[in-house]
Amino acid sequence: MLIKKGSGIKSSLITSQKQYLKRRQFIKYSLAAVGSLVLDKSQLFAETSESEYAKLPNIIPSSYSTNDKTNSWEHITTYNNFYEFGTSKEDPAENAHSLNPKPWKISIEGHCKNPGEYDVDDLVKNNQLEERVYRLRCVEAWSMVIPWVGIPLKTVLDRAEPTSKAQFVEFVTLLEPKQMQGQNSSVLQWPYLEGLRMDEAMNPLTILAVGLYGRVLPSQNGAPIRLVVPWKYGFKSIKSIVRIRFVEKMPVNTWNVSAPAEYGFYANVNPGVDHPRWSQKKERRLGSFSKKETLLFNGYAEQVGHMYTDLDLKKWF
Ligand SMILES: Nc1nc2c(c(=O)[nH]1)N[C@H]1C(S)=C(S)[C@@H](COP(=O)(O)O)O[C@H]1N2
Ligand SMILES: [Mo]
Repeated sequence: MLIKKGSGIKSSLITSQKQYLKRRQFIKYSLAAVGSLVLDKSQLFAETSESEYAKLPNIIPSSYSTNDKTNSWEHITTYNNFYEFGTSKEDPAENAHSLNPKPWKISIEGHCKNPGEYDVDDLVKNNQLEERVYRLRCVEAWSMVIPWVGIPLKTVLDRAEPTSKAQFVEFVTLLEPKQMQGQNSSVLQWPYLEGLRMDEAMNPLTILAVGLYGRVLPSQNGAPIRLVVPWKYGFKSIKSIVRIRFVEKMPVNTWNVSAPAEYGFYANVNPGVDHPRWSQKKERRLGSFSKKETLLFNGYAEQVGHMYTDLDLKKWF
């Protein structure tokens, strides 16, 4: 995610992926050169290896998965946008250890007959977990392929029995500056908020993710539970959710409040509608230096296109 120039954010925010990887590599090589006597690489980058995360039980593969080559655990867990932990891509991996994702309750409320509070551990135990390998396309024009573990959002929403007044769903991230140091800065309005139209929330592609690569979610990726909406720009995938609310009116979303001309409510991936400051026609897949054509709805047009046949996608970007 980028912010308008002049908003007082350090330029590292707009470090390109290439520069970022070069810098990391440079540090790694310099470290190798000094013989790594004092620090080890993982201390320096707060890189937590995959094996430190608990395996999730009983995961079945999903027919919605893409065959694209997945990004590595390292890429997925060290190149993140999570402004609650800083504005640079490497900040969340370094800072998110201050989050305490266990125990964690998520409440489902608003226009529904059966509101409730769920413990995330119970959600994980009581639902069939699926592996969903999805492309994630960030609005900044980079992309990744991530093997999420999750449950369809619809499964959870249906149990709440939403009423006919429920036209949209609002999502809220934890507000806890003691655990999320970035919330002491006013770089965004806190808590981070997102929203979906009811049919988007109920679409079978939309999941609540609780893991990746078969293991519990690292905090920098939104532990313990985050949204994944693969046909929309990455910023719709709100992390560390504490509340889901059925509402009548289109909810506020944080990036739209921050820069309404740049980030809309729908945020459907669309190569035909440029961001005001850059093209959305192509993307750079993290880990490869060549560019790919960006596909309408991030390649999921067949599954989701029907929801937007009556919508002017230029107006409702
Ligand atoms: N609460 C919260 N959720 C968030 C963000 C954030 O800053 N705060 N960043 C978003 C953006 S811009 C992207 S691209 C994705 C990145 O998810 P990942 O780090 O798991 O790849 O998270 C989204 N969810
Ligand atoms: Mo993003």
